[in-house]
Amino acid sequence: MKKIKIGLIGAGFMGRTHSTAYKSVNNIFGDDYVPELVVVADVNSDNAKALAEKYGFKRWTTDWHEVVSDPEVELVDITTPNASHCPIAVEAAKYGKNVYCEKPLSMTAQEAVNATKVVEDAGIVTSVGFNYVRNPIQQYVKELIASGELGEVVNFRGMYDQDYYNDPDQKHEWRMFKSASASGALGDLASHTLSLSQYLIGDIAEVCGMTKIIVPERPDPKDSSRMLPVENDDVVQFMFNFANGACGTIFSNRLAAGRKMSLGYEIQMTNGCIVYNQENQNQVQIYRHDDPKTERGFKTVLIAPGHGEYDKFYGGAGICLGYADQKTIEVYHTLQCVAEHKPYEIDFRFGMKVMQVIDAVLESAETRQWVTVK
Ligand code: SOE
Repeated sequence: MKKIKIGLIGAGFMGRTHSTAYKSVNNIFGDDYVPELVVVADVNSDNAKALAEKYGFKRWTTDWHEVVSDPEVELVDITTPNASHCPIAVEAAKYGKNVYCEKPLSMTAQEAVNATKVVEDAGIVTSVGFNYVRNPIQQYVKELIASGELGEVVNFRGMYDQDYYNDPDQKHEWRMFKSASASGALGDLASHTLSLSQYLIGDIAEVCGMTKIIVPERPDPKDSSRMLPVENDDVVQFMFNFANGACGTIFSNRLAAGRKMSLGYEIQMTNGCIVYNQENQNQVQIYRHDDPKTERGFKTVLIAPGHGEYDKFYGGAGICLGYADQKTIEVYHTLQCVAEHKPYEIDFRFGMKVMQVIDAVLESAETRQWVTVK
């Protein structure tokens, strides 16, 4: 059994989500890697104190610098808004801390490139919170694609729609300020779709896209008689070519009435098709063109033993996993890689590739040209 001492920065929704995963991971995966909750930081002292007491962190603070420099801490976990991700990660690397950072990795591709060089030069283990990749079904899909049974990938048609902001009276928040979030639906939602295309198919070489603001201003949360400008994309859509010759499109709308968690894809292949949507995250639709002509059609595959880490949860097919379980799987892999000091596949370099596509889409939307991902 190896103990990994955790310093968490950010005691909001994602800080609570990560803390719940730390509490669950040993019940599911056993005691090989045991997280020890040392310190939690949040600018709001009430939040920091409440989370420390609820989850059993030994200490709390309002200064994240105390976390990255704490001699006891081995893994710094960053769940703050986007603008502070890389500054905190780079400082943590200076102290030789491993880093687990929420998505998107950074504000710009250049910031991600710089941070990736720093963490790789420091020889630390990193992890980025693209938790939807950790649904065991995605490992099954990845293996099915790699098997060649369905031929070659021709087209990846991805999406991530929500209607969280569909109500124009929905108050303004940090995700709508460029200074705090950079892009809007692109970095917040489509980054998850890009994590799936990156994990399942590979690098994207060039893009052509557009962005649109649908609701240009929203009520100030501090004074609803005042309106604040929405500074980034409500809708983003882009087409692209993968480096391996396949092509694709991704669209995302954070005001898509009726769509709550519509993260998904249709992977069109030369001898079949795979369709997935997170709103039905325990199943995937598979079409095999090799089926007898009288029996061709999409088959529903329910999540089952043999799909990634599902066996650690249940022994029977169709007993559903949820969002929190994905986070628990992500935390397990992160702890394992830290304890064994080995690279984790969804690391800063993976997060950097997503950011490089995001910047290329923003450049394309500006120039209305195809842009090479760099
Ligand atoms: C946006 O509403 C959001 O909270 C994203 O920021 C998360 O990354 C996603 O998992 C759920 O939706």
